[in-house]
Amino acid sequence: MDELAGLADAAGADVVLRVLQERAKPDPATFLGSGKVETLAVSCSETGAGLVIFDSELTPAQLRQIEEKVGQKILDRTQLILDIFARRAQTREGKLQVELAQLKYLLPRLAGSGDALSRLGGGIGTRGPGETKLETDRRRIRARIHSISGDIERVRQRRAQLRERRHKASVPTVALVGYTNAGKTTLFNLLAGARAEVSDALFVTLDPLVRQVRLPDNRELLVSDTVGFIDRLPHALVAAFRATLEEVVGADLVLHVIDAAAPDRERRISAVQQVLEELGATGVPIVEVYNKCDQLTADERRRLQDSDPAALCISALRHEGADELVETIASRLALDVRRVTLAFDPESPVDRQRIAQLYRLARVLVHESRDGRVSIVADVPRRLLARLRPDAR
Ligand SMILES: Nc1nc2c(ncn2[C@@H]2O[C@H](COP(=O)(O)OP(=O)(O)OP(=O)(O)O)[C@@H](O)[C@H]2O)c(=O)[nH]1
Ligand SMILES: [Mg+2]
Repeated sequence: MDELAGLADAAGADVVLRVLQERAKPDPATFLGSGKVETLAVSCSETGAGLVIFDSELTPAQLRQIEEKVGQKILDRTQLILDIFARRAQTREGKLQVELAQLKYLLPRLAGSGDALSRLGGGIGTRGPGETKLETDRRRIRARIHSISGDIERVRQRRAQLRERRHKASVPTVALVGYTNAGKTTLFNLLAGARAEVSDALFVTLDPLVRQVRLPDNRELLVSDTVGFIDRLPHALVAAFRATLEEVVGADLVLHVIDAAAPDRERRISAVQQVLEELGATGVPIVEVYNKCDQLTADERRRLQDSDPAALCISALRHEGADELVETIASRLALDVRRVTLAFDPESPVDRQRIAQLYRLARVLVHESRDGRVSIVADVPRRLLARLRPDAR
């Protein structure tokens, strides 16, 4: 409920009342029991609440029924999250992605009647596809979905091309992921020396940011910050943000930023892992970074380190633990070099390319030609080694 309150706050609502009901299972018609719905109506008029937000996803029928009985506007958790995203989206890509998610969510809810449309007054839950669009029929919404999907697909391809180019240039990428508000952007700013917006509100970052980072020894990598995850992230959103989230799948390393001080830390960790799985990012190496360790007591820190000796404890806000983190990134990316001797055939175009690559990306110590072979001794970043010569040792 605290998280739902945080989401409501991010959408600009003031929370005046929280209502809980324990039931074996939701009422198919009204979700809450009928007595509870009546009490809810009374509570609304007593507190002057003009909006009721449910922490679960409601069926279109439930939504209508509750609304009829309570007489106020009703939103479910998914609509609330979609609304926050609609408020935050700034780039054209971000806006398109949110609109797609909203339309996909709305489409089945427009079934057969105009009252789904008339429910939309002003305020929360009405951002994005404006009323004018919603007043059109489903066919036009479908056409819009189709055209946005095409636009997003083009964005996706463009991103894929950029990734491919980076990969060819052999600049490794590190993607920051984590629950919303974990401190991803704070860490991004620390690593990249950037000044992206940081805030205690939820879902501040939507559009992916990529920056070049130079390690202390002059090696280069790219770090990307992106949209945060949340428990029960609406499917329509994950699908719509695929273009953005593919940055994560294409990364060489994922830093999972965890709010170490969150009381429900473990639940958040598994929510993030679940989204990563959904995205198909399970093949990417992941480092878990416990952030906000400044808020832990010495005891809590010790317990964390005992439970996971490899856990990195940092404070992005206070710049604590950054050196160790950078070192971990470097070694996990196998940016560390190995001295190797490689033999090439100067007649082979592939080998000639490899030699050129060595000169670009490694430090060549010896270059000898003998008996029609070229022998090179070089300090080569480990991640490059396999590509240069699969049989190198
Ligand atoms: N105490 C403490 N607070 C931190 C630390 N790192 C970040 N914060 C605070 O946590 C809040 C969220 O930080 P952000 O960097 O915006 O988090 P985010 O993960 O990018 O959040 P979204 O983009 O909204 O998903 C801000 O109020 C930060 O100041 C830390 O190490 N310690
Ligand atoms: Mg952020």
